[in-house]
Amino acid sequence: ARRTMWTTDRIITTPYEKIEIPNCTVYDYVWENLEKWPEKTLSVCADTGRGYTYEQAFNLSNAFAANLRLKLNIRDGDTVSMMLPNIPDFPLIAIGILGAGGVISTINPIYTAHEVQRLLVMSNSKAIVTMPDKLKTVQDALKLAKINIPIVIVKTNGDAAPENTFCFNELSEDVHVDKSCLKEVRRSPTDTCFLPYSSGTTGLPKGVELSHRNLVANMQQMNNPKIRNHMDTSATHQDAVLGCLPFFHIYGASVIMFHKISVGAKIVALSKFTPDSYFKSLEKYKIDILYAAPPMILLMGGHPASTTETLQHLRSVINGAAPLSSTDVERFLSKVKNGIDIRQAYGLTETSPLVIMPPTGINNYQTVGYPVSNTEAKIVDQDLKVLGPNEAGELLLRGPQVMKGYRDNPKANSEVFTADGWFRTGDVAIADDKGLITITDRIKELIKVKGYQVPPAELEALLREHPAVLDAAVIGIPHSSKGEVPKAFIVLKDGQKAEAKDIKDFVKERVAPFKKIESVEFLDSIPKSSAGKILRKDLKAKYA
Ligand code: 4UU
Repeated sequence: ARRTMWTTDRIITTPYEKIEIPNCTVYDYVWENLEKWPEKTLSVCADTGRGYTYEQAFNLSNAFAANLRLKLNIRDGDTVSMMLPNIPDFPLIAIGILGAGGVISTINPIYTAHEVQRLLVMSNSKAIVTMPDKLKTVQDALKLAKINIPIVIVKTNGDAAPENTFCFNELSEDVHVDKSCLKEVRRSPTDTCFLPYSSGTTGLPKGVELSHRNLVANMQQMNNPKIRNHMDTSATHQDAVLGCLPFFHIYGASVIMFHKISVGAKIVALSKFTPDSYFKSLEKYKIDILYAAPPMILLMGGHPASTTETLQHLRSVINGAAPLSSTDVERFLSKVKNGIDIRQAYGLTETSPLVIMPPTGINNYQTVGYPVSNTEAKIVDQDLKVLGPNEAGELLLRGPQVMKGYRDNPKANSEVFTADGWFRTGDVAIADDKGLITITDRIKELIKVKGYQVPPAELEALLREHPAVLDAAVIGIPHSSKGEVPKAFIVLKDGQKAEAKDIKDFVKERVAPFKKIESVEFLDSIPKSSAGKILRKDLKAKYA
């Protein structure tokens, strides 16, 4: 029997060997092996086959970086926002921003102008990269925010770039650009390189400051042979990974994009998810390794296009972002050949993201495994008192991949870090005698719809803008295919009338489709603590 990972202080330690963290930037890290495989494919569009070799990507990305400095005046530490679907150019742009000394911030391309403007202001973005069909949303967002920054457009067809915009294709294909300006870039591993947004345990989305060191550490942690022994990184073979999860989210950005480039994999970018395009891509590109969220496992278990044939190339499937249902896994397993590796990993935007993962061959898809290298976990009660094996409590973490903090937000930082430096996940976990961890619940207010973050505070603030609404509260309620969906509780102003449909429509017009309110209930008052905090637990117990 394996020894336990519990220490006498009730800390859960890692069974994976300790790693050295290279003292370099993400830019250096991803290109480190470039010379081994310049001819390999870095990224390809699942739909059209348009793509780049590693060498092409390196050259175009660097020309783009130089032009970011020369033509857009981007300087060390400046943030550049990316509002793009999963196109094969995405990695070139992201790494180009880093090459120019910039910080990447990502925005979901289906966000409305209302949602985009807040993120652009918060990140203090100096430029934004987007697609022609999002230009109007971005322009509206800039108007709402009363800011004026250069817009870079990525063209995927031959159309001319709109007036008053820069064109990514021209900036990157500019063979005459003087790249010597890139030698002036000064980035230290402790500098922020990625600024995604997360609501964390409470409130509105906040900028998550991830340093080069955070991401480099996490990529080294993913490289542990016990975790990733399905990857073949020889110079002659190339594993294909499906880029189906969004690159704007930490899971897609770090695990699929940056890490897979560092190991020379082929990233098959799926920009528009339909069951048809999904299954076609799995088969056509012989996808070896699939990073999934629960809706994909559900689809593979039940969709008519999901056949032993379409799934024949899969060797390893990793689920993350939301809990996996055993029924869905079993349905999926009934369609594939024996011996497929299916595991759950656990991570957060705030932790770069990977923190807990089982070794290959674990043959248990309930657990999320053990803390990765150089990472410790503990489970605590409400008073932060440490708990032992088989006791459920809040999961706390410590490791080199944990974020520097939320940008410009000392209050949120003091809430999420304990006095002795542990990061509070807001998730409930239980660990067995060996230290094998299972996520059992979420105590933070965050709602996850198909694995996407929906912060109730954001919807509540929006609902209070409705002329008839006095007060509002939002919770997540279980949903058969989406995991959870938002439900709103509304207190109307005296003498005001509104139907559930008015409330739903009001929200729908202002937010991305996945955030829309599924059900509305009218109350006389919202249950609150003496400190004025919404008692979500009570609402959940009573109505969910
Ligand atoms: C139950 O969802 C993510 C990151 C997911 C991820 C990334 C790389 C998982 C594995 C991996 O290798 O980030 P966020 O910030 O959007 O959401 C974080 C929250 C967690 O706090 C938890 O509530 O998402 C939930 N979550 C999970 N819940 C993440 N993974 C799991 C999981 N089971 N496996």
